Amino acid sequence: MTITITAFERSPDGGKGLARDTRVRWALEEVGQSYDVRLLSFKAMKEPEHLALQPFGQIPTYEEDDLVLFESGAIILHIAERHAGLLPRDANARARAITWMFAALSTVEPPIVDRSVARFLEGDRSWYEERLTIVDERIRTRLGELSRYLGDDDWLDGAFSAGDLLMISVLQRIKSSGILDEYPNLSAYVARGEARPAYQRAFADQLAVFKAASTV
Ligand SMILES: N[C@@H](CCC(=O)N[C@@H](CS)C(=O)NCC(=O)O)C(=O)O
Repeated sequence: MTITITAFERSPDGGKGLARDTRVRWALEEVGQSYDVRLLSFKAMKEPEHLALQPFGQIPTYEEDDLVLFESGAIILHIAERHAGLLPRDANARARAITWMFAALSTVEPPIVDRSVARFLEGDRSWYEERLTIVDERIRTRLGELSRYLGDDDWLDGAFSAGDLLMISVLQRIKSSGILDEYPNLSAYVARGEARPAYQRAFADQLAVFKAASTV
């Protein structure tokens, strides 16, 4: 089985590991699956060859023999279903872990992504500061709810799962705003995920790509 994923040739985050190939790398590292990476420029991402794999011209994609997937959540669910280590064996616990994958992507990630969009695309508008305040309140509502749920637990539902992998990947995107620091148990949760050897390898690999691009 040969697995190839796509990633930015030069990630706009400067190698902080926030591009969504990192979460796929992390999942593959957790299950001990080797993979190749095809690097793409922004231009190549919008060309027919890549659009045939990813209709929205984005990364990451995942190719495994003749299977092609896109959407980081779907890719990680596929990896977790085919390899041990990211989903519990018990059917109900497995369903709950998948629920957390959806919660990360459809309940927690949207306001966090909205903040990045506001900063990058609307930062010069007269109403930007007002909009940012509203977006930040929506983020705080979600983080407050998540923080109360997590409490003093290490992971969202028993052992570490793909639900934690996605939730931590989503929360990482808000670290630089300082908002995450308002929720010490969530900061510790993210740090716990980042301390996992599989995450460390995934992070180092994506950083190596960014450094190589920067020396050209
Ligand atoms: N929902 C998609 C989002 C993919 C996405 O937004 N990818 C970003 C990089 S992290 C991208 O390719 N951005 C460039 C673009 O949208 O043109 C997923 O989870 O895979």
